[in-house]
Amino acid sequence: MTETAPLPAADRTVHGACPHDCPDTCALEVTVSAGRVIKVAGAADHAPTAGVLCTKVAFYPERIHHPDRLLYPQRRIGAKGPGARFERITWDEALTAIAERFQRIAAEHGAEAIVPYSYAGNSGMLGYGSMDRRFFHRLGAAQLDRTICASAGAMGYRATIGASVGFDPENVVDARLLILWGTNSVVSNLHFWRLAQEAKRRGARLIAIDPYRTATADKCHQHIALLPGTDSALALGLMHVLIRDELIDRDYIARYTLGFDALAERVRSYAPARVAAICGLDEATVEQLAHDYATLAPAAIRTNYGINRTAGGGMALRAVACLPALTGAWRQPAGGVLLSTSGHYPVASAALERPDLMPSPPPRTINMSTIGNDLLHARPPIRALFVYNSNPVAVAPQAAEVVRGFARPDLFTVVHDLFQTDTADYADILLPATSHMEQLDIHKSYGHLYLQVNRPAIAPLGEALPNTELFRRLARRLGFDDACFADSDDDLCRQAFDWSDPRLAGLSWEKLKADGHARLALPRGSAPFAAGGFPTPSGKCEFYSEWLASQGLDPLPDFIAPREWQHSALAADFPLALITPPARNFLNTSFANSARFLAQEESPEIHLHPADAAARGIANGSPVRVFNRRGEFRARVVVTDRVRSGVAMATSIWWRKRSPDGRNCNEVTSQALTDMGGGATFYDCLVEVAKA
Ligand SMILES: Nc1nc2c(c(=O)[nH]1)N[C@H]1C(S)=C(S)[C@@H](COP(=O)(O)OP(=O)(O)OC[C@H]3O[C@@H](n4cnc5c(=O)[nH]c(N)nc54)[C@H](O)[C@@H]3O)O[C@H]1N2
Ligand SMILES: Nc1nc2c(c(=O)[nH]1)N[C@H]1C(S)=C(S)[C@@H](COP(=O)(O)OP(=O)(O)OC[C@H]3O[C@@H](n4cnc5c(=O)[nH]c(N)nc54)[C@H](O)[C@@H]3O)O[C@H]1N2
Ligand code: SF4
Ligand SMILES: [Mo]
Repeated sequence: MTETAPLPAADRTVHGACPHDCPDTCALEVTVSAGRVIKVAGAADHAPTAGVLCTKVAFYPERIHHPDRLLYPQRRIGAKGPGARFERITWDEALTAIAERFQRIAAEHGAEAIVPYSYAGNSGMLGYGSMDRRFFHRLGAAQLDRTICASAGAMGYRATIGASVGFDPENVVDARLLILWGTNSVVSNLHFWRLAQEAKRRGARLIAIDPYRTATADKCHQHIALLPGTDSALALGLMHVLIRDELIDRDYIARYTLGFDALAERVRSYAPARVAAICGLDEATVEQLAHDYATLAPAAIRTNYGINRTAGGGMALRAVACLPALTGAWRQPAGGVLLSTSGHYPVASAALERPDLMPSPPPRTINMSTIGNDLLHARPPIRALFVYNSNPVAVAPQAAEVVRGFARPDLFTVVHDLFQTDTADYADILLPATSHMEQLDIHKSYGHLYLQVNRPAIAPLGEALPNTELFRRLARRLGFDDACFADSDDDLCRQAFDWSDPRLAGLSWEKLKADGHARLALPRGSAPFAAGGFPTPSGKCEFYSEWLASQGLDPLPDFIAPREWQHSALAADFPLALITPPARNFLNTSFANSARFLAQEESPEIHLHPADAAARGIANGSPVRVFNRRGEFRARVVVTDRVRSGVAMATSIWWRKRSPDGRNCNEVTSQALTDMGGGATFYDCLVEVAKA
């Protein structure tokens, strides 16, 4: 050190919020020393976080200061695809290249030939959708239907309950029955699991409903291993028993629900024997679950998006969401159902995203879950794609089509990310993104009821830019002079919510900034729908939905069979139903480029039942091909009775280029869509497995 070098600044701690697409949205204490993040801890004073982080984020300094971080703009100089090479350019050159190409495409083909592609790689309000939306609206680019995760379940749930709202997760400690329905909390919702354990200590019975015996199921009193995609049948069977045996709350039903008689008629045909056959369960299991559900009160159902990834994903959430209104479980603070808390926040999305900037008539909409097909077949063709907050080449279904689409030589692709992902290998222009520790943001959550500020802890690394600043600069380059393009990040945070809403009583952006986090002003320990007041059109829990009927959909809950295994011709060649849920050490594809977490996960695995492995002559640990007509990927077999015979499980989502054969499980998944919301059907997928 020379005499003139400044002394390292003293360590300081900055309040942050975890931006990953995880229901927990933890509050972070970020310790900075000499401009580097040296430690990340969970905030102790934030109730949902309670001082604890998952392993992924506890090691965050490694991600922030990873040698592979993209630090400056680049232009591709070789072929598109794996092994692509890039050369450094300036921001000025990058913005000029994008602006010129977009202007040319807009002039020759119309701006809707340009498609933004983003999801929740950054879940902050600003990072997820703010200046970017304004930019694409003003440009007149195609709209993107963001369906890859939650749209089916959200729509089915909305039809019943009215919005993504439910019981307050903090109340669940007082439940006497907790059903974890299609959610692996230990892996995907760790901080809810802490509350579930407390409920268990206080005497609650825990039941996991999951085709796979997960780490969560291991710790529950009972595991009900239904076949994938049969949840709505099980829920209809439970309703059948509840009504048949008069285990229902007639008073609650009369006051606060709509369409009971029609529902009762519908579920008459879902007797336990039929339901047991559909779900692959014993009749007694269905009967017992219904009786437990009706008699152990308070009864809470925590569900999540694991059950919305098959053909009937919308109906699955719609049917499950009917249950607590039948038994009156909503009367108690620790009763009811919870899919997501996101609908509790008064988001000012029109102010933040400015859809009014769109031309009229509005541009076409592209569904992100069929990006493979769209890139190959959309008419008029897609000429340019701008990818940020997402890694579609690895995460979108039917990857062979996605790759063929991205490889089109005439397609102009921009990718903005922190790392050179599988998608980045197809970029014409590759741009460096800041991490959340280098930017300001404001966060809601889909797993708790707190608002948080994320303060920048360090200066942007290299020439990296936050999403907001990138689109602010691009707007300027394209001559968009609307005042909203001059809004600062601070302005955007203030615009993100309706601060006059009673749920934000006593709060302002200034106060939140000072305090770090705050709970929504919802009464603690209360039961939100004890006296109805559902945010549906009727204000009641809607067993019958006019809203669905008006869209040509079935107004009543029903069972919609998985598309693939009801298809007997397909099942003859590809007899295994494959599900590909998240790995503990990855968050979608994030962290799946970290040596630490790759070492933990070892290699792509496929879990097979001993009978299925033996029938194929496959030993534990052996390499196999997993395939169907769409494609194949390689994995190592784990022979285990955690899966039932006929079902296979492969954890996701590996980077293709970090996988043994350069492909991942999305080679075999399908672009078919769900019954509602145009969602992806990742877990509606038949495969065969053979020795490699
Ligand atoms: N087979 C199978 N496929 C699946 C799933 C499955 O269960 N099985 N799950 C599906 C689900 S639920 C989802 S949500 C999707 C998720 O798919 P993605 O949204 O693609 O996944 P992520 O890994 O969360 O984020 C993608 C990228 O965002 C980048 N990123 C993070 N912060 C920023 C930022 O501030 N700016 C920019 N520009 N980039 C940033 C990250 O570095 C990362 O590369 O995958 C789906 N695909
Ligand atoms: N560690 C980690 N945490 C994550 C993520 C991650 O990648 N890694 N991803 C985040 C994202 S984007 C999301 S959307 C959430 C998802 O969070 P969740 O929806 O809670 O779930 P998953 O862990 O995907 O779990 C789904 C569970 O559903 C089971 N399942 C699969 N098909 C069916 C079915 O048809 N019926 C039933 N009953 N169960 C089924 C799977 O075996 C799995 O155990 O998790 C978030 N949290
Ligand atoms: S990934 Fe989820 S559990 Fe981990 S720190 Fe972020 S919000 Fe918390
Ligand atoms: Mo997701």
